[in-house]
Amino acid sequence: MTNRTFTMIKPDGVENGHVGAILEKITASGFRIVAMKLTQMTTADAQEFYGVHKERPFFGELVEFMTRGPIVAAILEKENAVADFRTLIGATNPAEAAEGTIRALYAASVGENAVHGSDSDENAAIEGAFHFSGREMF
Ligand code: ABT
Ligand code: MG
Repeated sequence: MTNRTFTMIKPDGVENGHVGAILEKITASGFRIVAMKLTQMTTADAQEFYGVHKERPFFGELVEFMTRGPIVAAILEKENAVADFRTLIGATNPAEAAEGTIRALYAASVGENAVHGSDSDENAAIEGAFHFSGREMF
């Protein structure tokens, strides 16, 4: 089934100059870009986006990190998009990420792990709609 996922190149990935390399890896892996922009999340945006983690001890640091600079937000389309994209980015902790994955190549730590990928079709739709209007999807 052809479907969609949502991704962000996080502030560390942008700061470290990895946008081009990460996008190259994504498109070379067969994902089509449906929507994309450089944007910065406000504190309220990050608290809402990561709302499922609001009781976790790392929530404050996560919100600080995700708002400290611009991100690249994008909607991607491919057969089996959600699962295949999670495979491409690798484990949440880059120390555990498989060789050649985006986090193994470009992420420094579990708290600053370079890239986000939706964890379900339902969340992909919610997260895509959080960042993009219908007119921004192609
Ligand atoms: P995301 O793609 O950012 O959602 O990461 P992933 O789905 O791989 O991992 P989850 B569990 O959703 O982590 C969300 C963010 O919280 C950070 N985190 C997570 C920590 O800082 N410490 C922890 O112990 C855990 C479990 C990592 C994720 N992102 N950032 N940035
Ligand atoms: Mg997650």
